[in-house]
Amino acid sequence: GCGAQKKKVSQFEEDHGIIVGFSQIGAESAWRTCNTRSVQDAAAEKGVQLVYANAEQKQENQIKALRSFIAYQVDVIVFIPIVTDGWDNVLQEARDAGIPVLVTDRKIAVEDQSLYAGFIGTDSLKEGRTAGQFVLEKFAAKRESFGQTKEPITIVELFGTEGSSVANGRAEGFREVLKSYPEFQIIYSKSGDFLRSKGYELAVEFLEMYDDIDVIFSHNDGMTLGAIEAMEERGLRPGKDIVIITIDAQQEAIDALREGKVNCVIECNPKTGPEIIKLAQRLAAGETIPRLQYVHEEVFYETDNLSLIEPRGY
Ligand code: GZL
Ligand code: ZN
Repeated sequence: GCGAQKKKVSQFEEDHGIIVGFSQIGAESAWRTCNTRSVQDAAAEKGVQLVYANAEQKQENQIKALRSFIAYQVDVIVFIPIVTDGWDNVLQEARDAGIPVLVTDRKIAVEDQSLYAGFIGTDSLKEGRTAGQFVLEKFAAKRESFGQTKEPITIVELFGTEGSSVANGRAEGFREVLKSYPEFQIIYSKSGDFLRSKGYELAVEFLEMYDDIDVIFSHNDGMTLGAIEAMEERGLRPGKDIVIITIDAQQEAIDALREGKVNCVIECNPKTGPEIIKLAQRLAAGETIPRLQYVHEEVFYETDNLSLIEPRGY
């Protein structure tokens, strides 16, 4: 055959560009708001009409948004599933309506892979592994003496949104690296829902509970910044009294790295707008797209030449 038939693009689309329904989780972090801006700017740049829906952290709002996109007969749906489960029915409705779906940022767990056209986002498992690797190296000396001292390296985890693929991936990757080293012990792990305010609250709690924490592994900078506030209120020196690894790489985290308040910042790239819009345009033209695409990400270590880091823009 001669490859995928180009879908007849209507005259309206010819003149006005395609219409994309964009279901965003909310505005829980600097990362999220940057991601939203990136998609909105890319759509404007390409003359794509974006119907934007902010779910304010609620899955039921996302499902309502997807249903309204179907009723509105958008050309493509782009959505960021706040959690992995619970999407089968609404995605079947989209498929029945002939509307292709691009999943981005967070992954969904569905039996029937035909329920969405493809995924583009960040590799949470790799982010977790990178965090584990850093801890392994940072505590080499203490690991050496573990035989004699039997002194474990105690870890606190600030978990992201329960049930989200990114929190699960980060946690899994982190544990995978450390599982064969009994000297590392995760003594506390609770969800701060990627929120700075909850990161603060959890830190107040775990600093009350434990007086010998070696490491905080935080699933995002927002929660980290909240925890740093709680530590400093108690006269603790973040990055010195407690080693901190954090994910996203928003500007405030890079500033903290420069101040020695965190020790490793793992980038999770929010600027996926251009790629997303390009994929949406391909889907609208009836093309197939890659099932799985990861975007480029950096890691920033305390030992790097930190003056070389470009302004983050979020
Ligand atoms: C990660 C993204 C996460 C960020 C948080 O890809 O889903 O959600 O790490 C954001 O800052 O709230
Ligand atoms: Zn690079």
